[in-house]
Amino acid sequence: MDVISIGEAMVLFTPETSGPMRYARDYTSRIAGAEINTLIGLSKLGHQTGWISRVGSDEFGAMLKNAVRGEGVDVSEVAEDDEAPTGIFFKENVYGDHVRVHYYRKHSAASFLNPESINEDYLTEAKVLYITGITPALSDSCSKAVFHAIEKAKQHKMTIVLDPNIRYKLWTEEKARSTIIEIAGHSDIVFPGTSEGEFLFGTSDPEGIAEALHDLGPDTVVVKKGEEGAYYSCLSKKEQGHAEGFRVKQVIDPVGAGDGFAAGVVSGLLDGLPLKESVTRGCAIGALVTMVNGDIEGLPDRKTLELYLSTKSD
Ligand code: CKP
Ligand code: MG
Repeated sequence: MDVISIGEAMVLFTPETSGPMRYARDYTSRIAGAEINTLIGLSKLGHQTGWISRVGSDEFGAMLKNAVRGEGVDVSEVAEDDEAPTGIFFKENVYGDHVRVHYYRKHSAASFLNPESINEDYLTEAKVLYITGITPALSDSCSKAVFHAIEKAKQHKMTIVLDPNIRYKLWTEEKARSTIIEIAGHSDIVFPGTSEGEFLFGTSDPEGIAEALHDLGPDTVVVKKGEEGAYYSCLSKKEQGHAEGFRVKQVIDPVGAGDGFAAGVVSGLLDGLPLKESVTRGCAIGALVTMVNGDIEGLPDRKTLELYLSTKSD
């Protein structure tokens, strides 16, 4: 296994019409969830990935497991819960590309993940543990599961990668800040956005954010600047710089871009590419994801990625 992640996937409903959802009548259903988005992105590029989770033993749980398995991610460590249901959420396209997300995930099956959900042998055979700030926000037991996995990953010298993915709807600002900072302190690589840097450290300056994170421990920090690209900094390799972003003519759906970005950077590093090239791969995948409706549908396979990188146009 190359990469393992722990987190909740949900069935995503998107109205067929834009505008307030009170007027929506028809919806399309898809699958989503930050951790599976990244795992699927990696899997499409040929990396071996595994997902640790819980779904309800209901139709939506079956849909998620089938779909994630179908994308090549191992689901053997996804438990089924006879009582709690699979979480769902809605993406409301209020106007233009302004999207609002509505969760129906409280007390979902995944929110009952706990340290016992982590099969240590399964986890520690992988090279990378990929964590986002969403899982610890779901419940106390989810937070404990994340810290337990981190402890085991460290014992086995796995690389720990964190995308803060701060979701203000899921926890208080204080809890979010202290928990993300604690996880960052255990991580090797962190992918904050500039607004997450502002929230965590009071600065949106990419170099300032990277410095604040390096002080906590991580050797590599990549600060996402949306369409403008990303700033990267690796202490041990003494590499710092800026990777150009990709201009997208029309953003169809911005949600999931960060997860695609993470898949690209991690994929590049697994392939042994220099950090700058890995970050460029991340930027390319982030851009590709925004051009397609849905979180996972725009994630490219190798051929599509190479084609996009070679033409650098949309
Ligand atoms: O930061 P991103 O837009 O890349 O993340 C999107 C995902 O897991 C989306 O799939 C949604 O379900 C979530 O983040 C979430 O829980 O907010
Ligand atoms: Mg994100």
